[in-house]
Amino acid sequence: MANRNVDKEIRRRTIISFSVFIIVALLGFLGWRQLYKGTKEPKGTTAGLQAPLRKVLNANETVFRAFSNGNLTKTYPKSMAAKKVRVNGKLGMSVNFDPSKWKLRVVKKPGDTLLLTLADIKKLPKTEIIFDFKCVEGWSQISHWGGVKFSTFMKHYGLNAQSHLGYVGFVTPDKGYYVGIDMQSALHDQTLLAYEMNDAPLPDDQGYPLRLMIPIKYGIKSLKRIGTISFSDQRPKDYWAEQGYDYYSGL
Ligand SMILES: Nc1nc2c(c(=O)[nH]1)N[C@H]1C(S)=C(S)[C@@H](COP(=O)(O)O)O[C@H]1N2
Ligand SMILES: [Mo]
Repeated sequence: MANRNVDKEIRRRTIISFSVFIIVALLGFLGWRQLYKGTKEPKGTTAGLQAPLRKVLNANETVFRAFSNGNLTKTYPKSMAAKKVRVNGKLGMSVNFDPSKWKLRVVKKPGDTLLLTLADIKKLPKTEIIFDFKCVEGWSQISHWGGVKFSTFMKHYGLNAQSHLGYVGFVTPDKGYYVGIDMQSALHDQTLLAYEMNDAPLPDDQGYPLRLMIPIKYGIKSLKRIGTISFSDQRPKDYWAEQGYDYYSGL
């Protein structure tokens, strides 16, 4: 009698376990199929990810934005800044570049472009920052930069209408490297158009005459040697996003 009950109980549990196994396997299969039949996003400003995966990245972006909004990157005393600053990435830094002919092109809208010299930019109030510059490749270095806050630059040149657009695009003079920055991050208090490193003009391979320095994002976004700045409501072309890296690349 007792044995019979035990047998019954074992059978009951076996059926439950097996049913649970089948249901879990089925859900797994359906999820997998959903993922792969999901339409791929178009190539270009994105990485051709499966739509559900892109949704995850976009959700991450929303969370990061919520936390990074107004948050300041940690800064360090000048004594901690590296004297020998690492050089990483030479895309868009062609050797035949002539700095004496350089002017910053600011495309307010198609057909309406400002041309600025380095002297024009140096007239604006200077801000310095010493922070831990982080590359996605896994290294970081405390470094010291000087320049004008991007937000100050926008105000000074009457780019108020542009600041209501969603994105800023930065491109090197030879168009070999390009990044897109969401406007909120571009206007962040620590985002600089930098023309100095360690109290001296930027070295050539560090982006002379002018580079972006955006401490709230990975190094890939801090474009060296800015040629053109433009504004858009669409995500501007971004070199590493095209290779599959996260467009936002926030820290
Ligand atoms: N024009 C240009 N800017 C660039 C890059 C590049 O290849 N070309 N590389 C980026 C990357 S990946 C990093 S980590 C930083 C490195 O800046 P540094 O050379 O001053 O250390 O520059 C960024 N800006
Ligand atoms: Mo990097």
